Amino acid sequence: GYDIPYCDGRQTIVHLFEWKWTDIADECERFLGPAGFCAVQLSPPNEHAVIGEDGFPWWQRYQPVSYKLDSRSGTREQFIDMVQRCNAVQVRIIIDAVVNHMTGLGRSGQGSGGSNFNGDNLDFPGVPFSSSDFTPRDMCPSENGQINNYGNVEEVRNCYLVGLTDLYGASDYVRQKVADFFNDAIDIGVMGFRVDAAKHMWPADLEAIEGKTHDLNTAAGFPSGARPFFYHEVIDQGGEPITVDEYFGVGRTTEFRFCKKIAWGINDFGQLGSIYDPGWGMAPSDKALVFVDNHDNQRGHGGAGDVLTYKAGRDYTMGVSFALAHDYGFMRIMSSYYFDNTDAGPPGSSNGGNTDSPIINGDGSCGGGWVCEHRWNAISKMVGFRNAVAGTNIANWYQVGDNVAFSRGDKGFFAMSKYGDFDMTLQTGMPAGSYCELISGCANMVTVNGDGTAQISIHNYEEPVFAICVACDG
Ligand code: LM2
Ligand code: CA
Repeated sequence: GYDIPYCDGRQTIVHLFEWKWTDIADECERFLGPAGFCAVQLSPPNEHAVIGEDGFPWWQRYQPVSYKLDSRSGTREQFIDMVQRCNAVQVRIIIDAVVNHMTGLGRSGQGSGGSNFNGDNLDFPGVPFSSSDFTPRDMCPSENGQINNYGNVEEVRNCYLVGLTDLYGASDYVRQKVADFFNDAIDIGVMGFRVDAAKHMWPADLEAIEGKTHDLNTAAGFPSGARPFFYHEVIDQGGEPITVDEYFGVGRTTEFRFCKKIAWGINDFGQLGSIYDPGWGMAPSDKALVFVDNHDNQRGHGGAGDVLTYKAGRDYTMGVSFALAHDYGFMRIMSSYYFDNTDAGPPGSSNGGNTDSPIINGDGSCGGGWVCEHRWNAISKMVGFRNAVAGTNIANWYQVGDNVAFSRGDKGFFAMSKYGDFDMTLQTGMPAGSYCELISGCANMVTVNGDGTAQISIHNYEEPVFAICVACDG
């Protein structure tokens, strides 16, 4: 099905937001492969509008001009090289696919790949798309042609999202052009797609497009007959007619309620026990793509809401560590650049639109304006934990006040203490033995007794997290 990532058991995607392809290739080889990441989610790789009058914002990448693989992140040649180098170290590539719409009305000129376009005339010769490829005006029930009322399904899917020219997904020509774009990427060796604005697309149109896609490329190391991995961006916080379950037939869905649940749970550990709440209509584990924050809600876009971001420091470390320890959903980690202005593009880009490479410091952290949450000590270690306990469920749950702990079957044990001050003997569910505590890099050793109990200690304010596991001992 479309909901299976082919990652040899690796369990975590990292979104390297606005990174360049050359830098991603390097990061696969020097960090992501060794750390056990499943895949990188890219920023949209296709040609997009270049919006200098707004300072070359990050969101220019969400205004497609054509499906040429030529973007702020790099050229087609650089894209191919990245896919091959990442695949070679078992790190797969996932595209952010913007196929609900093209550029906004009022935008025209030349895209990042040199194609001309005119949004007002619905003219995108780089594909080519022309006016008959956009949703007919009489299919949109709103007065001004825009999406205003999220209670009206026709309006959400047939009208213009923030002024973005809406593609007519019922057209076989449009479906084929999108499938051609996907197949180009699949043949290069890509594993999957995050479908942007999927809530604004009809599930039947997605089904038709996905039905036209090739199997994954066996020369890139995928099993024969493997279907591409799809997750759909459906912002369902409850209270609207469009719900995530409409999309379960075409892959996974982004579970935005998880962001809110994690933020609330880190604030009040008493709420950590109900992170996955089916009563809220949250997607079941095998359909959910989960994350603590994404590129939109970390900066107040895309519905936003209560979320933890890198700006929350140790609270963020706790939120992501807990999410990685948990058994719910397939996990994506956000990797950001520092920002104050919510429109600002990546480091370097305000000056001419091009992106600076990250600097890798001697201690493994990033510089040059990049946050690199995926390299934070506890977060990167917990990526290894999640791989080691894959396939097990939560057991031996303990939560009292500001402390929480649980096992993953008999394969691992996780604990977190809000103020970094915890000493207690707990049942770990694990086989007797001496284990290396992961977050400390084995500076602390832990003895599990014959009855499964162990003395669990956390004395670290900045990283108040503890993890041991059978298969990650080292
Ligand atoms: C998404 N999910 O459904 C993306 O995750 C989100 O980042 C995208 O919006 C959105 N859908 C469309 O792909 C971003 C950003 C918007 C921005 C659009 C298009 O959040 O603010 O809109 O990309 O670049 C911008 C202007 C907006 C203007 C629009 C059209 O901010 O004021 O609307 O362009 O010109 C008149
Ligand atoms: Ca639409």
